Amino acid sequence: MSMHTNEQVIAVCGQFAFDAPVASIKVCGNGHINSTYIITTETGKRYILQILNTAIFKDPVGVMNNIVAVTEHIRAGLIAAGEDAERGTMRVVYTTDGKNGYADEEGRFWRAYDFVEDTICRLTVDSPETFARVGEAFGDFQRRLADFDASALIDSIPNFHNTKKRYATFLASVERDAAGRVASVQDEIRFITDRAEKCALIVDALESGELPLRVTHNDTKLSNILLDEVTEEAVCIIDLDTVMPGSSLYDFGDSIRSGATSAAEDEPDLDKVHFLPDMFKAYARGFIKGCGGALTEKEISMLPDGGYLITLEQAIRFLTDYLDGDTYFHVDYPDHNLIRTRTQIKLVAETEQYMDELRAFVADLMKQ
Ligand code: GN1
Ligand code: MG
Repeated sequence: MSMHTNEQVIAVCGQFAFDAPVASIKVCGNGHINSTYIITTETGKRYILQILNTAIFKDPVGVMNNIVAVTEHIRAGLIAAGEDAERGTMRVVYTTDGKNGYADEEGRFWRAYDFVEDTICRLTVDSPETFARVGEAFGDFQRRLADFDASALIDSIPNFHNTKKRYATFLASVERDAAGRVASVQDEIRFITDRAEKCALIVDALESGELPLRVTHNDTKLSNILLDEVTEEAVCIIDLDTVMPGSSLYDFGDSIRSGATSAAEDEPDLDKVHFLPDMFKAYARGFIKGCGGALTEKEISMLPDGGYLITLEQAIRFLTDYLDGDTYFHVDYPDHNLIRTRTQIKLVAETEQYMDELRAFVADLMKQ
């Protein structure tokens, strides 16, 4: 993670239209992709300042245009409905010359947001009620974007949730063995290759038109939603870098992957890692409600597949990065991506045991 001196960050802050000079800077270490700072100005107002990872997001201005368009659409909807437009969606802070980000001399791309106060973000939740509210909020996000013109968006990362392509990339990394790690992860590789044919499930259904293409968030992990620090109500969905056309199952699935589990994504003790069917059920109820009746029967029937497949895809992505020598996700120690792979594999294996129960559950929901 490239971090800067305080002087460098203060100089960058000078490019943005903050309300006052900078009083303090704090590093914020949650995301796997971008580097983040919390800036407090002399008035006490706080901002998020981030370096967008341009190795991953090749068109940063395009990403910011997506985010501005989507947040303004959502904000207009909140205002029209008399809801909390202050905290209910992110607000991009422009540069002093009116741009939605700042490219420094070294080619790094910086962008800023208002900090959403009085909220927390969680890596795990243990209350089904809270998780149901998260589901409702992500469903609601999708509903609010149902009338948004998808052709106004660029694909910030093409084929982001194309699980078939992810699998092909994984096989190429096994073949290449760039970091010399293939021999040591034979079990993990086999777990994935045994499930090769599953990877086509959502992609093929989108292609055939059985599943509708929607505007989706695509990175709905639990830590990408801010909860009110007192009530734990969902307040604001963040990390909109990957908002683009996709499947509702991607959004549903990534929340299940990260939230219907008893442990953090990088828990080294696998005995602590379990798939939690009751959390799946709570989230499914919330999500369907939040989508406001927009989900088709096919989508609802495939919700269990969404959770299953996005978890499998994440195992594939973590293992691919491990085999490539950790070039994509930030890692804190050498085997971090392997530890992450193993938690995802454990969740996939346990989810398989519950598939019939989950399918019966969503079939019942459809009848209600
Ligand atoms: C990354 O940016 P962050 O940390 O919210 C990744 C997601 C993964 C997630 C795994 C652009 O999300 O796709 O699911 O890590 N984002 C990108 O924790 O690749
Ligand atoms: Mg992200």
